[in-house]
Amino acid sequence: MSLLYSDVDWLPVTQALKSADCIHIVAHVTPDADTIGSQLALFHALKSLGKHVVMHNMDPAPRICQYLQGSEYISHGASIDGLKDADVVVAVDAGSLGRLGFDAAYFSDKTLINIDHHASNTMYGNINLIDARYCATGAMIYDLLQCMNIALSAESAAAIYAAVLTDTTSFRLSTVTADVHRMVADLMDAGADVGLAATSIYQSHRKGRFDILQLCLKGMEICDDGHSAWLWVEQDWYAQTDTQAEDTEGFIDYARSIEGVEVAAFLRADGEHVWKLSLRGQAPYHVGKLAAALGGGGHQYAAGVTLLGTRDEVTEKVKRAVTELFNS
Ligand SMILES: [Mn+2]
Repeated sequence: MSLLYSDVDWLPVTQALKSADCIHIVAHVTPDADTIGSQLALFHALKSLGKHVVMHNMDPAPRICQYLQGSEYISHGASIDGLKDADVVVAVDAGSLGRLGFDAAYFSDKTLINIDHHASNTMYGNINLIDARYCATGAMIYDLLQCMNIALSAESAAAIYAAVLTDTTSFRLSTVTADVHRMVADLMDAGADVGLAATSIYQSHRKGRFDILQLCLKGMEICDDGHSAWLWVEQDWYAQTDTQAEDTEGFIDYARSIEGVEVAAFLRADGEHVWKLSLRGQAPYHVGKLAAALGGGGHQYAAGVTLLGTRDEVTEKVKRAVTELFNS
């Protein structure tokens, strides 16, 4: 095994974790497999050191993560009274404090360690380990474990694999280097079951997903002379199709997969007049900067932001920004 990036200074993180007794690991709101996989991999590793470790998030873990060992120990909800004893909190894959969903006061008397690969990270921790070279936060945990001399267990390896698989859209992004593939070989050697990951993540969809996908694809728009594609999901479609927001995971890839499309946008209702916008782009465009200008953040090729307003208002605003991006 070797480090993905050997020039990263993990010492402040490893020292804080080693001296902590009770550690709370927290994922971001509407968690994906990268944040949950990172949380679980770190959980198993710290447990092996005899630490008291708690995993508690604002929102429940998605169904696709339920095959990962330890996911049954992840609790969720706004109540964090039971977490007062934690002396260290580790936030994984969350670009801002707001992405954790909890009242900022909770973190005030704790050492907050912020581990993330979003370039737009706001450095909200007492210790910040932010490195946008990593394809996933799970890959950062892979390096952290080595720096702490913690052997890679099968449980941690499986969790890191789920994180990397999903955050690279199945190894299709340019963040995937030869070293990433060498890491995957290590994860498999350690016991990560890639067949189980594939069936659990990509072949376990509810039927309702395809009902809501039909509605979504029917509305697809191609704009900017074929250079951008737009998809959205309306609030009342969830009830119509007996689905939840997590059932729309990956829909944006349909928009991105069209020949000639350089920027794909997916607008998902997240409540009355609340929209979660996801963007995917390719060089030379930087959708992360576009999302940041709208109040969100992300990477050059993948970014997101929550927007308020009617769908027409929000769509018009974003369409204008995308068109400006092409003209700039
Ligand atoms: Mn991530």
